[in-house]
Amino acid sequence: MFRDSFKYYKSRNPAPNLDDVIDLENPDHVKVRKIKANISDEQDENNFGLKPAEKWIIYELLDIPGLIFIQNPFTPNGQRYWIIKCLKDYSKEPYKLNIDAHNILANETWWEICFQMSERAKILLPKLRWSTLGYHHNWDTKLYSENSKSAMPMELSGLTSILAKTLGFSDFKAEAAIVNYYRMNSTLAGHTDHSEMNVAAPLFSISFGQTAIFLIGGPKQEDSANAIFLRSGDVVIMSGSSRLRYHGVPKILSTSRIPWDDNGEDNREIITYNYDDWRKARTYIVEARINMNIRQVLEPGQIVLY
Ligand SMILES: O=C(O)CCC(=O)C(=O)O
Repeated sequence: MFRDSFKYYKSRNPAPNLDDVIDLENPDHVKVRKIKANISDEQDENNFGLKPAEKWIIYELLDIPGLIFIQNPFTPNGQRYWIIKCLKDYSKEPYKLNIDAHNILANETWWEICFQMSERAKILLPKLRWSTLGYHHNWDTKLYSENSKSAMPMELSGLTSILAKTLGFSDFKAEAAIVNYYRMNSTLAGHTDHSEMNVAAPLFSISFGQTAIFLIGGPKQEDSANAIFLRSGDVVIMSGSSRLRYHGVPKILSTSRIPWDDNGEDNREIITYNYDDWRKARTYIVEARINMNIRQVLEPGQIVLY
């Protein structure tokens, strides 16, 4: 049962045995199908911090049809760029944040406050838990509305479009995203993502920072679940029949490998970021995880929600 596995991996005392967690860096004992990337010209124009698609390692898990995994397709600079985006740009208006409800931000942004040496910074920094972009997910009604939406950030739509096209989902449109911010003791309870009108479209989940144990069950709570390690840069796509499976994050683990610190020198790379921003963002990500979760909301050809 999903709930039992969640409790098992969440436990601190006793700590869980991780031998059964699927590690797609060593897929020898996992039933997988290797997927070949569809190479498109678009990637040459703007790579959004991605390595060339020829180098991506892509699997579908045969026991979870439709669940696709791309092993960190990002360059080290690409990881830095997206971590800064999530912390500096996606944590302020026009996006919605969980901390909006606390009324603690006056005319300042979370980023402006949190990377100074102050008592306020220490208190506020761990409070950011999510932001919503595009159509804002309403956590109470679980509905989207035309009255509650912002534009999707262009670069996030561009990144998702490349990922989608490379996997053959050429009609995918990024219309809503949730950025989840995890501290080392955070968890995300099991749930299904069914608020979108279009659940035939895949869902893209991109992780940075510390490693997650990602738990994925079946369509019902009673179904058994599999645990998978998600490391910095890994992308999971829930497509086909996996799109509506229960999933959650029972545990964040400290990682010994830090791909964002790898030597990022590549003269052909066009992605840029401010080094001072990275110095600040790095202090956050050494003890945190960020997940960008991108969805299509509307049916093909549908222009507005009704
Ligand atoms: O953090 C993750 O890997 C999963 C996030 C998720 O399930 C969600 O935002 O619905």
